[in-house]
Amino acid sequence: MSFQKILQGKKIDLALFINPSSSGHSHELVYFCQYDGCGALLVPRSAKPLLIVPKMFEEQAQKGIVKNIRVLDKKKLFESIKETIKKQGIPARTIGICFQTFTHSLYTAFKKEFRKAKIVDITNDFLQYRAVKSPKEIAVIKKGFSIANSVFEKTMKNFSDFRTESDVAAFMLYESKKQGCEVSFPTIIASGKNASIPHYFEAQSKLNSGLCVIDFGIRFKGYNTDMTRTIGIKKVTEHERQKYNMLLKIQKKLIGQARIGIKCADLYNSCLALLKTDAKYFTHGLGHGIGVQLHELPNLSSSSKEILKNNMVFTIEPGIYLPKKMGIRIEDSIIIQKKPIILTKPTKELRIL
Ligand SMILES: [Mn+2]
Repeated sequence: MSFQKILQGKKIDLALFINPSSSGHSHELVYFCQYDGCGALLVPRSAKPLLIVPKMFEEQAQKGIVKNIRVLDKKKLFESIKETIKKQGIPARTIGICFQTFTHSLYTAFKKEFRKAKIVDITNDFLQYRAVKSPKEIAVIKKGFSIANSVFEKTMKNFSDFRTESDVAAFMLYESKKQGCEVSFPTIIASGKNASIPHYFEAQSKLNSGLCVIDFGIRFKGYNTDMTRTIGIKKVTEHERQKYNMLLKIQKKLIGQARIGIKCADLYNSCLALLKTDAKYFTHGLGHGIGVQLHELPNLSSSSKEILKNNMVFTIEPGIYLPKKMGIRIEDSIIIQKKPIILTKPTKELRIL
């Protein structure tokens, strides 16, 4: 794997990724192994990666793509890792770990066994490496979005059956599960004035008439999707429709501006400029990369250092939130190539249901 080139460049002997809990989730193991159980992945600078798992996870791990698997004996995790490293003759003077996911207690246990090793944070290297997707990943991502699109359309078709915001969220969860997917985050159904809270969580509230924000994502084969549509329930005012169409025009324009070589911060600033006086109601980033994590690089914000590269996958999601009145967000996920490919297919023309 070419991730090893990064280790070579930084003179890191070994990268170590861990999912210490049998009920936990590690996007790192998912990324490298297509395995989401407990265990430790050792990526040496030049030798084959090695996965160490508890006995109860052996069969599950064998279904992944890293076939070099050792079963953990009864010893503590880091003792076993140390022993394996010794036996295999893997150099481990400098070890790279992700500070973002290595908890303090995990680090303390780790340092007990690796007192002399030099520890390097590789969080950012790993994030940057993952920002550009491979053709294989793109195929999985496209399939995930085609499922998400179909669940969304089915929800629109059945909308007259729903009485509460929770009804809508439950239907989307059920339809996703039926297709073998988890939701990436609790679906946001924010109707009427509830939509002024960007990450509103529904609580069996009746569906209010007016604008309704639906933010929905699923996880397919470890990869997340993300999409937001704002629809109208029963009737919308002229003011709401006008704000919606204004935001839609801006969102389309920004997608058009997304090109290889563009600075992410410039795209964000362009959004602020287009929103004019409504920019004060835009309270979050313009978008984020998506992959094995729902939010990863590139980050479309004012402080972003990233430049758009071929085969990055990310969202463009301008929104405006008028406190205690209403909210609108329109979010597409796109792959950046010569031209941006839009993965989220449901219509952006304002639907009234
Ligand atoms: Mn998003």
